[in-house]
Amino acid sequence: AKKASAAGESDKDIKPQANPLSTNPSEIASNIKYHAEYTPSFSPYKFELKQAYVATAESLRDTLIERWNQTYKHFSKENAKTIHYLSMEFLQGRALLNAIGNLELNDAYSEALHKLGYDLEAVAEQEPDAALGNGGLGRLASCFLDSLSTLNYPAWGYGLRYKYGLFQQSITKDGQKEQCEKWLEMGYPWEIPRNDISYPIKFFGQVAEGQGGKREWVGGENVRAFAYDVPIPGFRTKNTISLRLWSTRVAAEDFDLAAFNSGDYSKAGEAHANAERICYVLYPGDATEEGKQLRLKQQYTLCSASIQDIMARFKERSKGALNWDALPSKVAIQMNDTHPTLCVPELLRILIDEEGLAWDEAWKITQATVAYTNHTVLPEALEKWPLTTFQKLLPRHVEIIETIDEQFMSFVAGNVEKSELESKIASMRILENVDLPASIQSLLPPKPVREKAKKVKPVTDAAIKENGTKSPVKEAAAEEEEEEEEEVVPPKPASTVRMANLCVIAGHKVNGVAAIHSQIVIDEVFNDFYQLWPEKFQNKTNGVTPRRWLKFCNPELSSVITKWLGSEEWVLDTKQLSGLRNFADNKELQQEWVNAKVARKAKLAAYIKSKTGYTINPNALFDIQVKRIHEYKRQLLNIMGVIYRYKKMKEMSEKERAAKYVPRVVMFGGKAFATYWQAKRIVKLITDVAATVNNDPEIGDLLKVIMVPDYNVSVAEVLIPASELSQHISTAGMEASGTSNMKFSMNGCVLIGTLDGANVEIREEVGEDNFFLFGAYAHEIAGLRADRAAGKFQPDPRFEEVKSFIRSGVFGDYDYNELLGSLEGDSGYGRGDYFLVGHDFPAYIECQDKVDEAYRDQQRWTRMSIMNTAGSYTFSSDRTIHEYAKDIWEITPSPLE
Ligand code: B1H
Repeated sequence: AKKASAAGESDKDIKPQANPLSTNPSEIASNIKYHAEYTPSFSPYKFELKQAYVATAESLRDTLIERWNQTYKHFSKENAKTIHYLSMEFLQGRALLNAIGNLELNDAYSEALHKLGYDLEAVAEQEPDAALGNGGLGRLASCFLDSLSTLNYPAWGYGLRYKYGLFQQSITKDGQKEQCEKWLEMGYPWEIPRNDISYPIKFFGQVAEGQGGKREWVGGENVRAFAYDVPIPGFRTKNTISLRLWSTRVAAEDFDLAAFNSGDYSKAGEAHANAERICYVLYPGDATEEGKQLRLKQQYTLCSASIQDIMARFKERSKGALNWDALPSKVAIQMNDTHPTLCVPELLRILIDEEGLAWDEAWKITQATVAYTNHTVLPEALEKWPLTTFQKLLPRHVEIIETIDEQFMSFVAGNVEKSELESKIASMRILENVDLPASIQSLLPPKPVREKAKKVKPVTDAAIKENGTKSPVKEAAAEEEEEEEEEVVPPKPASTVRMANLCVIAGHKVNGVAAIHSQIVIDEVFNDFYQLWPEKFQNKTNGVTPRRWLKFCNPELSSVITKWLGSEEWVLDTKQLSGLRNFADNKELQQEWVNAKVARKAKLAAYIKSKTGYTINPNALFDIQVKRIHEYKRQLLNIMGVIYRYKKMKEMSEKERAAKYVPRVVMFGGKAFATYWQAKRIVKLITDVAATVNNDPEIGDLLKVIMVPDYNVSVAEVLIPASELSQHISTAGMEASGTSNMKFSMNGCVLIGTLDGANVEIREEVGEDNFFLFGAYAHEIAGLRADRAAGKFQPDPRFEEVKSFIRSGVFGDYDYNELLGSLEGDSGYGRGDYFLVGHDFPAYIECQDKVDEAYRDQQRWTRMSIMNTAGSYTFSSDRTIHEYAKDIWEITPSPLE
């Protein structure tokens, strides 16, 4: 990668010299050398590629720190209302080219590095992804920070600094393997450790009654959360905001020196291990009690440290005239899903126990400050924690939650029909399976005669999971017939805290992330709440930053767009992209458009070769599905479609094959949660199919299957610009929004998809002729499942053919019964095809035939591609952030002059 210097200058001629804010290439080069020598995190006499990256990052950091200081000084002076975005995940990806791009120093940095003998792109490749997230929810948070900074809104991001991120994925012949992600091992030049900013975090202990009935949380385990700030530059603005990440350690005063000196090192080290474990990984396994405790500790650490930080800043800005009632006029807090729910009881606790406010006042302030975004309607993803775990770990918070719960129930009593009260309370209250307090019991209509305990076997979550769709109710009824006489008293199901209910009750606004999803939130998931508070509910359709996801990752297409739109204004005003519609049929634009795509396809082909060893045909249709592996996202539908195609190809003559199919490379990328076995089986099937198809000489370039390993943000930046078709094929009603669909469309990729999530809105914008639609609609799903369960479903013979083909062993001898059984009836391996793969399969493969047909007409395809970029104009996170700012946070821009 080291290149000979062109200008005859050798890097020896460049003197190390601190030039923090320079935009002059020679001075930037000197500044890079300065960092290599005087702020080294490696042997100073080495200046290899890795070191060049670190020194380059440090040189940019100088500028970012300067801007960052100015920005927050300015916000502080203006005392502007600020949004605090709390999220367990931020998927930042790489920062180098993003910083250079935002500062518009691309040419200067290329030249500076060239003088030092390096190529900017090769240097940028050295950076590991900051992979502090798992999927769309985390990447959305990062896009939001980019837009907040660019649009000059006063803002902070708050998250956790996971030492090992989620995990690094490798693909072997056995499917997915996980290793720990070591992004911090070589240091992370973008973070600024704020050793002066740390807060105590307490777990366990007891609540004692102090003076005047004051509640005091004492004893327990103490750790400290230390702040690490990552600067987030804006585009065409000096504003630079901060992502503050917390990392937990034991404060020196809590080190057990006596134990250490007595030689009991494990006792002395225990507190450290406990504290540091909190920030090891994102989403640690939570099957065990320990795992649950650890997850709750993580959530509480994020919330407590952030709330303490926010309150400290509010106090500081109040300058002696502290008035907590003014908090909502200065502070907005957004809970990104339910993971940061604990900021509700934490804010209340501090206001009441430490600041001495009365309950009613504290509650009013809290409610006016926090708002909640829902990102999923999957019941298993709506968090519930066992009350016992909560009670042990956060005893004071449980008291507070009990009070919220009780007050909420009496509110419900005043607002619903008496006859419905009991059922409404049961579905809406925060605590589940907990006896009603006497105050609420007394509000219920008296029961005439106490019914005999029903003979229904208790159904636990575990039973449902193990039995799949076997109906526990049916079973219990059958048993009832047999044992007429015997009285069965059902054991009490476990008490839980329903986090989403707490968020809806405490938040002043609740929003979904795409139009169809927000409607499902209102109509189904939180319908009872909607009837109480219709004004709380909103939609905020997701968006993606056009800087990272078009301008920086796809400079080839960006320059074509800029040329045809006449300026680069679209980067800040994506509405202008719709202007491309005017030129969709222009032959000249079409040629330039194709050239840009061809260039990126070549780059992706080289990447695939280097990562998987497979050679792919750069002229084939590049068909991509990248997202977390999940049954509802239906990668299984995709690979079964591939298998069907392969089988038909094998049955045809060479001539027939070439006439029917266009050459295709079907690429998959995504991680399966480490203990989600069904998802891992899908990865295994993809790799098995790849091994067979890719080595079949009869098929050659007509079909290739690739599982791209370790899909992450920087892999997406290579895949998306090269894509021609992308798949967004979830069971309708199950994908809240999706955001990669927006990125693909923006990069001129045509989508095949169901009417789900943001696909619905994308299709409206790009036009139905430019979107391949198939599959059942959301409103049909419940009926189709019921039909399925009633044995009324007749599978398509082509679907059966694919399953038998897999079972015949053509793809190896792995036992796929568990996987295929999920698509079949409800006995044996059968799980009743909950995600309706069988139902949608015929429509899917027929739609894929239409894709081949359309692709044959390259001019038509290019037009479709242009119409996608044009129609993506509304899916910028700038649009989304403006909407949140206006409708939820009530904040206004505050640019540095
Ligand atoms: C989304 C999650 C999520 N929704 C719990 N919910 C998790 C929930 O491990 N956990 O505990 C992890 C992730 N992620 C995604 O959010 C949706 O599925 C997408 O459709 C949506 O685009 C994205 C951003 O809104």
